[in-house]
Amino acid sequence: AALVAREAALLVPEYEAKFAALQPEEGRFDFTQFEAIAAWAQHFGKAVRGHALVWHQDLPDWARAAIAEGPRRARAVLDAHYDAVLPRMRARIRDWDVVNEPIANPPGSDVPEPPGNTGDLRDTPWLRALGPDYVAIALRAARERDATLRITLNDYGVEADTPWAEEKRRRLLRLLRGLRQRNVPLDAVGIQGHLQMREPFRPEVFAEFVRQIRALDLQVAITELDVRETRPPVGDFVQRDTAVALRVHAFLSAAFAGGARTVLTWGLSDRWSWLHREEAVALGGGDVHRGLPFDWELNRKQMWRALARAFLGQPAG
Ligand code: 9MR
Repeated sequence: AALVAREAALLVPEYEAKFAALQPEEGRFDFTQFEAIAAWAQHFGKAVRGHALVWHQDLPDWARAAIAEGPRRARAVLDAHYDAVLPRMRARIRDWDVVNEPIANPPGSDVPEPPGNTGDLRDTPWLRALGPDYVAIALRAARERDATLRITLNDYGVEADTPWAEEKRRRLLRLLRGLRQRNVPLDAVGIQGHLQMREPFRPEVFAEFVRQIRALDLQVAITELDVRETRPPVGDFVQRDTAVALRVHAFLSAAFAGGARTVLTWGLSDRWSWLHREEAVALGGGDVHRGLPFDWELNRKQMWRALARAFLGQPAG
């Protein structure tokens, strides 16, 4: 807590504002954890983002079943959730990830789309019930309830210099342009920034992508920055931390050059990171990803300095 108080200006709950956390049973809402975070943040003068209203994960079974009943019921589930959450948190949360991870993963992914899905949008309960218009429906419904909310659409896998990421960037841009053409309310795009050392990165390519989003008059935030190392990681801690820091510096400098203005890391310390909690992502063999600014013992690593230097517009150094 002391580290967060010292290091962060903007917080986001990693789980506590997700659908299943807020509405575990239909009509029974639980704001205890979310409001505890909001109160702590307020005490220390920190802003809080909301994450996430419409997502395919962390839907409780009841909601999955209800949404699957069809468009009317799905719409009612969405409206009831928004009605409970948005007005209640309105004074404290001015920025929500309203739609999270809508873009379908291109072929060749760890988590492939079902073969039937050939569109830009991921196959989700919301898509199945409401059709491709579900994104616009979700964004409009947020604006109807809060005229000044910063409405954000958040996604991952668009950072690397790979054909896969290039295709995901194309899909996201197509979605954004379509929403713009139809005047659907949207203020910002969240680029999660779960970077992977095994993937190539080219600053010009990424900066240009951020520019293309900005050209649609949308803000860009980096919302979940962390780094997965190669499996197995190469070198000693100093070498590994140098490589991670260089990647982070290159990534953030490109993001800023393109016009991104907000950065959140997905945690502060390697100790409390999904990167070692989630088996498919963890390094295993006793190794832990060193992909956040502080190590297991809460010591600053080179990544901290890389963040600072990127914020200040300084070279990696
Ligand atoms: O880091 C989060 C992990 O603790 C949760 O178990 C998981 C499911 O709720 O979500 C993780 O956060 C994800 C975020 O909500 C969306 N982008 C990807 C993040 C990492 O999986």
